[in-house]
Amino acid sequence: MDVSAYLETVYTEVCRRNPGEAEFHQAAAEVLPSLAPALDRHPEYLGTGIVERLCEPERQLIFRVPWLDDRGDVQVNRGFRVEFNSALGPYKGGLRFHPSVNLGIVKFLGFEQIFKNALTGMAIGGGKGGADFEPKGRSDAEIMRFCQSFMTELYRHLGEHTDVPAGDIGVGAREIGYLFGQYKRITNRYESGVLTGKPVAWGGSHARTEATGYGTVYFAQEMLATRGHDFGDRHVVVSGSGNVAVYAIEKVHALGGRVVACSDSSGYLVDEDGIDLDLVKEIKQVRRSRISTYAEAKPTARFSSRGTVYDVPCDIALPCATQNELRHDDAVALVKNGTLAVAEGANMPCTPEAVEVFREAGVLYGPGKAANAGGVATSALEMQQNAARDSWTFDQTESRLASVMRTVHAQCRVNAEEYGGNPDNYVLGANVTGFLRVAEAMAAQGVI
Ligand code: NDP
Ligand code: 2IT
Repeated sequence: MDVSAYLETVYTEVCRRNPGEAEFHQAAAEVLPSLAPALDRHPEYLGTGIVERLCEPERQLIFRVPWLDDRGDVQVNRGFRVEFNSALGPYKGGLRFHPSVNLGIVKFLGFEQIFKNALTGMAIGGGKGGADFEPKGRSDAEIMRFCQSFMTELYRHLGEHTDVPAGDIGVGAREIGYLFGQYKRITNRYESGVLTGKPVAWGGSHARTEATGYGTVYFAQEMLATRGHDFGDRHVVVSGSGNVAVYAIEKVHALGGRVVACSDSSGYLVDEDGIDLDLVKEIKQVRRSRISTYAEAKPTARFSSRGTVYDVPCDIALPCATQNELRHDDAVALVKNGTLAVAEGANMPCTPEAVEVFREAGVLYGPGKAANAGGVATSALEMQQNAARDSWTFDQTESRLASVMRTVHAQCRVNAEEYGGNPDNYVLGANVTGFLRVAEAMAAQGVI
């Protein structure tokens, strides 16, 4: 059988039965061709529809989320949870609250999550959810009522052994608190392990807040080390200024690098002295304001709403905002400025055209499902602590995170070399490693 032609027909079928879901098609187009060398070595996975089943979620939930705003008006949003694959463990993946959320975006994120979670080596399946809700400008009381309404429908599908959501864009500790409270109230169970990303004071894990950003920097550090480089005195550009971006910046600074630019959805900020992270945290986490206000507080910094953060010269770029934010022209600008490495803190931030530019130029490129796996890995550590009714120290948890990232990186390289001959092909390495783990479990569990 011509495996590449077979994978092409699976991709065509994914596009046909999920019309208009551009991001899901894009994620499938990235993964499917890279499975060819794995299937060549494992023809036993061809006859059992493993690849077809991997592309079809086990369950897709879409529900109405009605809530009352502060003026007493009824607002109606749409909630989603795509329970994609449970071969390796309960569905696991974040919830995103952003006006752009639709079924195709949740599906792309859930599909990526299957491979990412498998890569961590932990017992977690893949899922993702969210709502087309805009949290910006909403009061705490409105956020609470929205979260309560969202959970009033979703709770029946969750459970520590069934489906375990966490945060993503627009969902942090505040939202997890309101969601957990409503789950507890409806079920009358203090089921700590049903959500991760909880505050440390009541069942959360140390280092979970920091984990995605820190993990992305650890992954980049490993990539750089393969060429004899490190973060010392390097100029770094980070997109976004949310959870992942903030802790990526913190770890780069701890390793001696200098983050000279970051951004939010309204533009980007350049501070050649190095981004003042306390100020960013105050603006984004406490005031929930715009990154542009940084330049008002610190006149040596410059804010721009034209161009992109990738126009700023850097040695290392860490896209940590959202999908398809780093495009062909951004990649060309990075290459022109001599960028050595790009590690994705966000999910699918680089377009396929941008990735191709990096590949041709020999820029080290760490795809999100490997580079940002530290977040969900630490969620799995949180589940482990909850199950044992235990709580580890920050250092203990962070060293587990660091070790997971080293292992993920090493496995990507080993399989990239083994299945494609080039250890720098992290895309191939990540997809093949994740696939082989899930496929083995799916094959053993029968056609379900
Ligand atoms: P946050 O909501 O904390 O921050 C998101 C940041 O990205 C904000 O600065 C936001 O700007 C910016 N942003 C969002 N959408 C856009 C857009 N359309 N254009 C430009 N900027 C945008 O989310 P997280 O930091 O948690 O998530 C960031 C990325 O990391 C996402 O891709 C997510 O899927 C991924 N990720 C998150 C993990 C986690 O543990 N939280 C784990 C693994 C991956 P503004 O403030 O203006 O909205
Ligand atoms: O994309 C991701 O990996 C996340 N948003 C984190 C998922 C999780 O369950 O911690």
